[in-house]
Amino acid sequence: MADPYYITTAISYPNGPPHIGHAYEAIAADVVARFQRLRGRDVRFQTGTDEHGLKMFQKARELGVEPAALAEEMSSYFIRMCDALNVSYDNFQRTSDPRHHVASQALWQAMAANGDLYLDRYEGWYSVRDEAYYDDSELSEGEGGERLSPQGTPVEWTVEESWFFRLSRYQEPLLELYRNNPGFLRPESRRNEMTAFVEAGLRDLSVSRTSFDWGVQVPGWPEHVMYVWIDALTNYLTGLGYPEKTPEMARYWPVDVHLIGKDIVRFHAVYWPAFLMSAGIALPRQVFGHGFLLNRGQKESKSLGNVTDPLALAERFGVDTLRYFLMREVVFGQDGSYSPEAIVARANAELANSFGNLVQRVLSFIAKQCGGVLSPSPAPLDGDLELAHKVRTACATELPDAFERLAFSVGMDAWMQAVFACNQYVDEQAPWALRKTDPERMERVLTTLCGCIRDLAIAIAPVVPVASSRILDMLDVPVDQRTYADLERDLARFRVVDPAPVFPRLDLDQS
Ligand code: ME8
Repeated sequence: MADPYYITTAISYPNGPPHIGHAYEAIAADVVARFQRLRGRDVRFQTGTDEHGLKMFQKARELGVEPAALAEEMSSYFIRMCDALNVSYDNFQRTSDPRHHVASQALWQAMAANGDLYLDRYEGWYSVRDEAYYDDSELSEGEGGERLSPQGTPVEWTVEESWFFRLSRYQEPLLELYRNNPGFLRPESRRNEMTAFVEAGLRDLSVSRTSFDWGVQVPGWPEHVMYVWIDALTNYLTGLGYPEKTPEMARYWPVDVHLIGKDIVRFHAVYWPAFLMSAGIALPRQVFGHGFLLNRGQKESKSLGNVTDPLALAERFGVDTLRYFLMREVVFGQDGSYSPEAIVARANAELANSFGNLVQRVLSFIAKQCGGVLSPSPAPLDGDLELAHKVRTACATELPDAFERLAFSVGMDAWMQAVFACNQYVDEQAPWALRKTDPERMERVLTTLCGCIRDLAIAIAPVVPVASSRILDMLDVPVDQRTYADLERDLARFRVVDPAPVFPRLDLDQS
């Protein structure tokens, strides 16, 4: 049976419609999920919405609606976004799901049974925007003298009866985790940051609220709802059927990677493993904190009026093109920028003029000049073998090795170099000239190119799934022979069916 692989995104706050950061994370996770499926893994991919907490409660009040109604409407936009962007999730987990309440309460009880929860009074700073508690020492002063969290959001002084989690107990175990499993938290810069944070000392964490009731009830204490992050993090288990000992729990837990943004690394790399250790549940294999996507170098915000609807971008430029751009342009783990100009420039240079042009000129030539069928051709020459080898190495080794490390842009660069090599080979071999002088040699050149195009289309499938399958259809590659393992096998004969351009040239003014 195939090796299991479980990947999750963060679950988004549905206090407004999805933005480009949500699309970026969902696409990146989808690329990994599709990549691992094509590597033969049995993948489970979960995303969802984080519907509780003060932020949702306040937003609903501001709009004059019930929090449940707000969550219901907004989460449907997140589902629509995932579907429109071809995000192939297996489970969309909403935290308002009654099963999720059961799971969160079970985790709570497991932590309580371990003696890690106690009732006390909380007095301190809370940021509603971050749904986070902060120490005085972490705050800075804003322009108007107000106190701001490390994320630059306002904080308010909060005094409440609260349950506490004995986070302080887990300082040493967490440091040991980072030391013994360097791959637990990536990229390395985030690991260094969290190590420093934990080394500075951990205070017990306030984990329940009494001032509002939009959340999961604390078992036995109906006037307390759980701190939203306890319930939010539990979503990763809920989707597998926890607390039941389901086949999914046995198969997919511990999770292979939690893909999240850099602003929520503390919750995933400090609080979450501590909760799990307390509850006696195995720890995630990896937490990966990606960077932020900026609009022309600026953070998007309603006040700047630069908030982009990811679906409008996908409609304007095409879903595959947007996916390609985001994965190629930004070094995964670092912040990156996007703009319509950058999308058009990248798409035209690499998809339309390079890969698309290669596919189109080779396949339409075969359709027109060879009746769509290539006969068995004479033995390859050194140059043919060299090209085939370069392309095969990029597609079967370099791109997969990089994607395995989530270094998408590195893998795609190797892939692009292989595309360039193919175009250079077409120019050098000039099959249109060989048609008159040496038709057999022409068939060999075209067969070599079809093999390369097949390899290139399979390798890039996780990023541009629709275009890839159209190209493989045009090459008549059987649908059950489109995985990375199939790259090891050369197809002896190619038939070209209805070749048509796959990547149109984009025009900034007309798109
Ligand atoms: O943090 N670029 O939800 P969220 C890239 N509910 N990623 C971005 C981004 C940007 N500009 N803006 C946000 C939450 N993100 C919690 C998570 S998980 C148990 C609970 C990322 O809707 C962000 O870092 O604010 C996070 O990973 C995800 O989008 C959802 O953010």
